[in-house]
Amino acid sequence: MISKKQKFKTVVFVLIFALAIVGGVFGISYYKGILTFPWELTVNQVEDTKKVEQPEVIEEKVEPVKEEVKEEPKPEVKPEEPEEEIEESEEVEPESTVANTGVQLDYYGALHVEDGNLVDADGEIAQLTGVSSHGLSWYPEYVSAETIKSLRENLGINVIRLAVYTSDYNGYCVGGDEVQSVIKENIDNAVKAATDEDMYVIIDWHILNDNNPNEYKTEAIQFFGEMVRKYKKNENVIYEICNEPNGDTTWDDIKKYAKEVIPVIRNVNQDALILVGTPEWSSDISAAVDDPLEYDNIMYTYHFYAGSHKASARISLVSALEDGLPVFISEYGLTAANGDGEIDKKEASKWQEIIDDYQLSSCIWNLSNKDEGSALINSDCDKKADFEYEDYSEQGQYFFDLLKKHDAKDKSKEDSAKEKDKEDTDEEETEKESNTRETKKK
Ligand code: IDC
Repeated sequence: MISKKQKFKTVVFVLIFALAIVGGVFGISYYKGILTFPWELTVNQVEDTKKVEQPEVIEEKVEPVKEEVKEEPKPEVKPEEPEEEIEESEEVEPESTVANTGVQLDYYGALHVEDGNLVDADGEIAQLTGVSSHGLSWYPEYVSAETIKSLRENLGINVIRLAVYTSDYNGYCVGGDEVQSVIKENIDNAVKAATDEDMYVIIDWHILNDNNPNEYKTEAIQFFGEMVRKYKKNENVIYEICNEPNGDTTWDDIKKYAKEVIPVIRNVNQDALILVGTPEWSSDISAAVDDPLEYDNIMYTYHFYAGSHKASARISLVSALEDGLPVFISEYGLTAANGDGEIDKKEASKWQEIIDDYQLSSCIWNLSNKDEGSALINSDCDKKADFEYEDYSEQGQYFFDLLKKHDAKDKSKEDSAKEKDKEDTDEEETEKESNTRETKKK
């Protein structure tokens, strides 16, 4: 049996042993530096420990927040920048705005002459309004596809006349083979461009200093034969066989010439529209009224220059129109007849009244930037297309404004027609209503 004394000794021994082990472990740890007793720390060390611990936590939490705050505004700014750029480029464009009349004159398809008027297949009046080129040998750059497209899009005209001078410098009949082939190439490009743009194109045999069309009749026959074979399928090509007979040339001379040239064209294209010049620079049309040519689809040309031709000239034109003569104003200018100087607006508006009243077709002289009053483009403008309003000469601006007004007139016509239609429909409806009421009563 174990006595109480022995038990007590054993417990004390175990406790002392346990304490020795714990003390040993602390001692070794202390010795190795793993353990630091609190009373060994200085005040600074205690604070440092706190600092070291705190920043680790605070920095980790605060920094990402700061970064987020910095980064967020960036994406907000970036999308705004391109928007500003787009706005800027949109603002730049209008500065170089091409002048546009807002007009697109009609293309009527095949044309013919009926009761003194130029009409379409349904017999409705066809009015062609456009420009004449200058001499193709001198200003061919204005009959390029680019220019013709721009004239159609921005001026809205539906016809261009190609002036093929016969006897002037580098004219078709005096310039040799090389000149002829260059002129024909220019005509071909212009006809193709006009066709692409739904425009009419007049091939004008531009006699002038040769006075009498019979002078180069053989060449004319050869030329028109070649042209009509090339363009027999083009219903938009119009043949003007002699620009301005003048000097001693009589209507009989012109008729003689016409009777030889017209059949050359008609043998290939029976329906072609043909324009014939008249004596006195195409201003004396009374003889044609008395003694017209016996062909269909012929129109007689009348030319005027507002600065030179006035009331008496207008009287003779109106008289021929009233007599039912089919007249085409294939060339006119607003300057004096020499093609230079200022434009005569007062006379111009009187001439324009006749053009409007009789719905005449017309081409204004001339599409070039030559330093002369009748050139439509300013002489200091080198552009060949997309003209701005300031690029046009005084006469060019007058013509531009005229086309623009034309559009306004058409719109007001449309509006009044619409109003009339509405009135008619209202009346019809009222009538219908009262009829229905009447029937119900019965
Ligand atoms: C003029 C041109 C001019 C050119 C001259 C050549 O404007 O630049 O030097 O021809 O002779 C016409 C003629 C037309 C004339 C125009 C102006 O059809 O060829 O152009 N005009 O004089 N008839 C009446 C006036």
